[in-house]
Amino acid sequence: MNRSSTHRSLRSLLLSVGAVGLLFGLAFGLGLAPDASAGEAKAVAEAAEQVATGDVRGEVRLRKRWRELKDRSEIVVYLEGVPGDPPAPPEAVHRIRQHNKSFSPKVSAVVVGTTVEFPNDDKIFHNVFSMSRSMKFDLGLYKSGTSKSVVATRSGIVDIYCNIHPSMAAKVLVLENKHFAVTGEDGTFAIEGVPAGTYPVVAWQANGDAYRGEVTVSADEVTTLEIEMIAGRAAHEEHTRKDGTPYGRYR
Ligand SMILES: [Cu+2]
Repeated sequence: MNRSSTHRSLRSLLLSVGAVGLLFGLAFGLGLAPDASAGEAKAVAEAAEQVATGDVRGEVRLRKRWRELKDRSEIVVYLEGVPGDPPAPPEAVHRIRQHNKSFSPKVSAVVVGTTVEFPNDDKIFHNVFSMSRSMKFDLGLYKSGTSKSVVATRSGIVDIYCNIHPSMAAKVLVLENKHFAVTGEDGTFAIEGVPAGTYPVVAWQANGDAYRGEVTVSADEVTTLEIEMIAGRAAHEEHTRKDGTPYGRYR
């Protein structure tokens, strides 16, 4: 048995039994680590104390009728019910810029507890608000070069608008844990460092139905996932101003 396979078997033994003190007795008693120095044994024991994790990688394929779409960006793939994750640390900040009368990014995801900042990088005033159930806020009117922010305190979909410009719209998906990824144009995604286990997996698009499935993550392994979705209508969503009245004719 070479050294690395000795380590591997010791490590899996450590993982399967779990109690480090007991394991040391076992490991030495069984003669599995006769050549491991105290330092090496300590490193192995520390690795066993950490949660065993694996990665989830894959690709989202997007169809519209029978046509495969080339652009498969802005789809949020996330895992539900992953244990052991604290909410986002207080310093976690996500920026949604206001530029050329539009929000950027238009679709994004954050973990509960993240501060979402809305810098106004236009020469004109904007008025950022949301009437979404999980997050209602009104940042008021503010000028070029200034910024306001809000903390995402509850999970859910947050629709963000400007009270002056009807074409300005952004969606933020607030999630319970950090195990998510947003696809690029090629539809690929990677969710790394997921504690081993079986979890519901969701692929969410801003316009259209979400995909729901299940994924099993194994320690030190990459699970691949191919997700097929039907693209929804990318039509401009009708919405009112914050007081419920329609937008005027000015653009
Ligand atoms: Cu605006």
